[in-house]
Amino acid sequence: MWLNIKSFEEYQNIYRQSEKDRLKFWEHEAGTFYWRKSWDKVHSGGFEKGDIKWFEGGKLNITENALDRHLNTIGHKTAFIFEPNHPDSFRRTITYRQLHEDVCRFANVLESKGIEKGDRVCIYMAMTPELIIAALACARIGAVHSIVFAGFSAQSLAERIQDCDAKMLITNDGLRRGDKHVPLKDISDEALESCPTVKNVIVCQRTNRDIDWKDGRDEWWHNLIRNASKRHTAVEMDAEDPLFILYTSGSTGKPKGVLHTCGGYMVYTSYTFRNVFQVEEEDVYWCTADAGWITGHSYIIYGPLFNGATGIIFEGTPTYPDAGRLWEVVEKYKVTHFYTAPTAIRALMSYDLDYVRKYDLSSLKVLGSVGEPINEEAWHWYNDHVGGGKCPIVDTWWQTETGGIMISPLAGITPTKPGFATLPLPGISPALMDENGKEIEGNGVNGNLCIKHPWPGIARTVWGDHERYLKTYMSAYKGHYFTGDGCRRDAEGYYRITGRVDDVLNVSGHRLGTAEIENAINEHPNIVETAIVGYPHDIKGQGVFAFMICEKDPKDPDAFKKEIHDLVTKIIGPIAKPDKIQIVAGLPKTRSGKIMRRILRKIAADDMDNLGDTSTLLDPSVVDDIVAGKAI
Ligand code: 7RM
Repeated sequence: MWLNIKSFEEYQNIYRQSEKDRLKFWEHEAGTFYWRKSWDKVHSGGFEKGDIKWFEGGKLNITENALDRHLNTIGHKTAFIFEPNHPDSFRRTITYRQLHEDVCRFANVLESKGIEKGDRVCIYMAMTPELIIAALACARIGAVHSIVFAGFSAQSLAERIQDCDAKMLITNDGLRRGDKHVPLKDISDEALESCPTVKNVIVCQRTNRDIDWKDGRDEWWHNLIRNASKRHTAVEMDAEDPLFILYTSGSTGKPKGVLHTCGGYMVYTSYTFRNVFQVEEEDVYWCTADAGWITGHSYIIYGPLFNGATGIIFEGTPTYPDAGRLWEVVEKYKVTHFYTAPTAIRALMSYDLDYVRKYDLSSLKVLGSVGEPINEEAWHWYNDHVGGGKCPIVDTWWQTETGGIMISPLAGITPTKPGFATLPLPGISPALMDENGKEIEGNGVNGNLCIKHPWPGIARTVWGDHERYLKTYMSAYKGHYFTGDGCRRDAEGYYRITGRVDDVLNVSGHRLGTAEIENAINEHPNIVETAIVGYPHDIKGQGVFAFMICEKDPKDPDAFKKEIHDLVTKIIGPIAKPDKIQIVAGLPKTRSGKIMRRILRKIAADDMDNLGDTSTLLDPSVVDDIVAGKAI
């Protein structure tokens, strides 16, 4: 039987049991799935060598667990409701049976194009059912999907395709998000100029705009599926075979291709979805994330499908056509579970309350939050005005690398506190560490958040760079997984994530590396050097502040700022544009040449009173100059 915790006492008991015998706990959970052959070994490897394996020797196909397994019981049930960008556009529902057929059809298409087990396929698409069908079809034939968020630039897309040598790209002619149009095919064409490994491009029609066409390479989705069979025998995978790569920003260099494997990811996303959200038979679950992020992978696609839930695929934005859109959709489909990011809540809080009050939100039972710390004001607004004071809020802490939720309340079960991710899920053992690498015991303490033991959902490597995987996650605290987050454990033992302690920004819930943005800006001919820091931003959580040294003072600051914006948009995407820029004569550097970001962060936050010790700087006077200067 699936573990389905129903009371706080049960949570506490199961947590204790899982600590006593972790392997038994996970083995029990894995036993609830359909395996073609059971595993030889529950778990091996560890953080020391980064050779973590779960359910090795087990044979399965993850789509048989997401789809085939449900056909006889809930084949007629709605798997997805598709809500398009414009409220008047064509909407549709897809049952489990239809989704199964669509996935089989497209799996046949992929195979007919020569895609084989282990090949990488890049997906760069609008948030439509076809994106999900494409991903599941890859999983069905054993190809590794790499979904790239459709807000990334041609250069970012090319970098991701090149890094994993993708053989195929699946995209749309274009997409509409709010009132913006994004020419996905044009962007893809530009990216593919530097991607010789891509032999085929499948284009799914969405906007019907004119696009260029490369005969022999490009083919329409609708033409390819027309004659494809709706039957397909899933390819047998080993539990440890790769399932997908998802690129995420780190504190240095280019984005990392985080790799997840079939068996462990399946067990972990399914278990966490079920117990955190407590979705029941007739419920309608809506996660507003884009499938281009890990939240979309784990809690739009995989977790809900394993559990036979009904989910919403939303193509639009919270403020289009107006700031009532999310609530209109909640009312229309009688959404029971609503999962979003604090940045969306903060953005909507700035509008008139009538946008919320206009709609009947009485169907809601559970609210979720993910991606960044939720500030108390946003928590209360969400609780009072969206949840009507009667819906538990699950503040779910996790990462691309963890595969699924790690620290979170169980909806309606764990007593919550605003701003707290509360308690670890059974099977997860957090540890707070001090600067000397020692674990901080007891309550009422702060430290760097680590995890003590491998869990099935942990990423297995960084694609093509296992050294970087070891260095980033396994080396700061020997024998532990390091999350990069700071954390408080309060007097009651409740966890509150305080934010990143490394050079990673969290802008509107999106992870951005400071180095990535700096490298982009440094491409400008007039820039000598750039230092990026985050600063508190009312809506985005963190804003991007760029300090830069110019060769010549720009004549027209506004035009210069626009040039920087255009450059960052071109190289990374619009989400990374600096909100503020300040031209400086020098940057605060240590004698070894390291930029002291701590000081820049304080200046950017307008917190000049206590800049700390500047005596170790090569030239302390640069700090006074920066404080005296002004941002544009
Ligand atoms: C799911 C996701 C991961 C980083 C993580 C944190 C921050 C995520 C919360 C949170 C406070 C939360 N994956 N973060 N959830 N901080 N409370 N509930 O966002 O890889 O894109 O980002 O996001 O800093 O390390 S992610």
